[in-house]
Amino acid sequence: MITLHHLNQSRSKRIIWLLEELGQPYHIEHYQRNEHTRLAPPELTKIHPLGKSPVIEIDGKVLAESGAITEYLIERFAPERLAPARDHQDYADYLYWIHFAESSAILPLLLKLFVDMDGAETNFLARYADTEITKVTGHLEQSLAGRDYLVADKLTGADIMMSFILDILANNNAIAGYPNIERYQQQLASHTSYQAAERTEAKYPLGSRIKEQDSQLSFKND
Ligand SMILES: N[C@@H](CCC(=O)N[C@@H](CS)C(=O)NCC(=O)O)C(=O)O
Repeated sequence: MITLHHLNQSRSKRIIWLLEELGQPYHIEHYQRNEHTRLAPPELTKIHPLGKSPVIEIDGKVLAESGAITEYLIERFAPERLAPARDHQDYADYLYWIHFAESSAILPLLLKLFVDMDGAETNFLARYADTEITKVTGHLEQSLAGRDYLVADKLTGADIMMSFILDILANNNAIAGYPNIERYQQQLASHTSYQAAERTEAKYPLGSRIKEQDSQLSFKND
């Protein structure tokens, strides 16, 4: 049985979706964010030194990082179904989108969130984040032209990783005006496993949020 150490409203949602799609039995250990700082509770550091989520335990092995977890679980349980063949050129794109989701795509979104939470004037960061977010959405929009999925004409781990980026963009009303991204979001949401993950995640709501009423942004996730 796989254990998922899940922090409410976090990247861990990717792994709930993946586990649902894999059909693997799993158990959720739930951790609640501090309602003021939004940080994880210290108990999570007993599982992994950084105290962040997601973390899984499988066969006595502890694994953190949503990208590593995604690659590992797919390689182990559904390498042919949820990834392109290793010797196909789509495999490079598959790896690209998995890593893009947790590097170039998420960085400006987090910067924007943190600037907003801080509520302070910035010299550089806020504009930098906006510019980079526009690049990310533009790149995604172009890449999805004429496609239902990012790679290989089927659902893969790349889509599962990028779904969390879509969540953040959607929560910031940053998808309107990008028809390919909107269509892609609907395509992902049409999967039964996605809907099951949404229902599971909804069981772990966030408490009151820092500065919510002051914020122009309304980030649900970070
Ligand atoms: N790169 C890591 C990031 C993990 C991470 O920062 N998780 C956030 C939730 S989305 C977290 O645990 N935040 C709480 C904290 O830092 O205390 C991954 O992809 O899993």
